[in-house]
Amino acid sequence: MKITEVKTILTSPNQNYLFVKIVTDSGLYGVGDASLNGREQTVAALIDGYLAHMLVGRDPLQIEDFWQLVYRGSYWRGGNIMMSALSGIDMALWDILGKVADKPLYALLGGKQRDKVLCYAHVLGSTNEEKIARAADYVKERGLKVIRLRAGLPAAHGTFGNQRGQAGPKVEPWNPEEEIAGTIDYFVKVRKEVGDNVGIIYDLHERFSPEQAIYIMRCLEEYRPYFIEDPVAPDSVDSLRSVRSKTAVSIGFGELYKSRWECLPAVTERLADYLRCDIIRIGGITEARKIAVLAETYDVKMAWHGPNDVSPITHAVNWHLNVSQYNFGIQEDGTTDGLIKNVIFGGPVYDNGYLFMKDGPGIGCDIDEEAAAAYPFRKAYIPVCRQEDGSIHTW
Ligand code: GCO
Ligand code: MG
Repeated sequence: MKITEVKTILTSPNQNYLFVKIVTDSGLYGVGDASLNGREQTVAALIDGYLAHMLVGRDPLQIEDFWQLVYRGSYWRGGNIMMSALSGIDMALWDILGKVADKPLYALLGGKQRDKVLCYAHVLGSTNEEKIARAADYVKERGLKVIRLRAGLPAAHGTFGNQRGQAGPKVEPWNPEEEIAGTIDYFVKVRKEVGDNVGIIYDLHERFSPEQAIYIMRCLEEYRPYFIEDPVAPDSVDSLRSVRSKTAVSIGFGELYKSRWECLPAVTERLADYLRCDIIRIGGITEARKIAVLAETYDVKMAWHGPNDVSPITHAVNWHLNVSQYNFGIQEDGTTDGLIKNVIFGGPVYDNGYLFMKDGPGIGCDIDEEAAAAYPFRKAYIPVCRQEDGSIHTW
């Protein structure tokens, strides 16, 4: 079997996505998700101008070899653009393998160890007050066992504030010092609303300094967060070490990691309880298998990143990993009922706190290319945060 064509599909139903479709001379094809919020066209250019040429004529089942060829063979390894491109391609190749074997992806990964996947959903609303008021009903109506809150940025709306058709990134004010008290208060109020039996994940989204994060986390210890997500940015491992050594709450970390090697300190020093890598950033399924095994070795659980800015294809891959890997922790359920459902078919379905998926070959998703073309790409930017003195702060 040989690859005959590699297509990139940029589309913008409810937001921008980049898909990869790899076609073979057998008639079988595979689909993957290479979406990188705010950088989709650059990833597409790398695939179209470079990686597609390396794929055409190859055996699609030589998946590991292609991964190594791109990662190590190209000398200029890694980075968000390269890894997103490689991940989308890697998913499409595994999808082809599943179709050849006529088995779902989880079967290729060793088979199911669980039938359903515990997940958490974001409490939505335009203000914290609104979210506090509806948290309990939201949990009850949906049967959620775990919810997720995010600290700060009251001005953010839409897809994490990401608006299409703007000339440049929107600037949002963020003054961490002023937000500490409100950040603690928000969590405490939601805890009181939902009671003690609902897990609450709190995404600090790297919005505070290490010492501010430590203070917030210590104040929240008695309110039992399920885990605190991204208390600090990944750039300095020492910051994470410092937070870990001075706090007693569980930590979820890793959505910005771009390789297995970046994960090492968090795993081998157990600086995090939940490793939250994004399969589109760390190299797709081929790499996700290795990362999960590494984490299993150190008793670290997986909580794959699953925001709503990745497509149902990625949510489906997360699901296959979750049912087949031993050290499953929990899954972020950012699946959306938005217009993306007109473009991508298949993917996990939510029911009463868990995600389920129908059996089918490969990843179990397909693309309607005509529908995708009906939603043309529109440039969008992740907003930037500026502090009162005008300086940039991590968004
Ligand atoms: C999460 C993430 C997202 C990111 C988004 C950026 O935990 O779901 O923090 O909310 O902000 O993926 O594009
Ligand atoms: Mg996050």
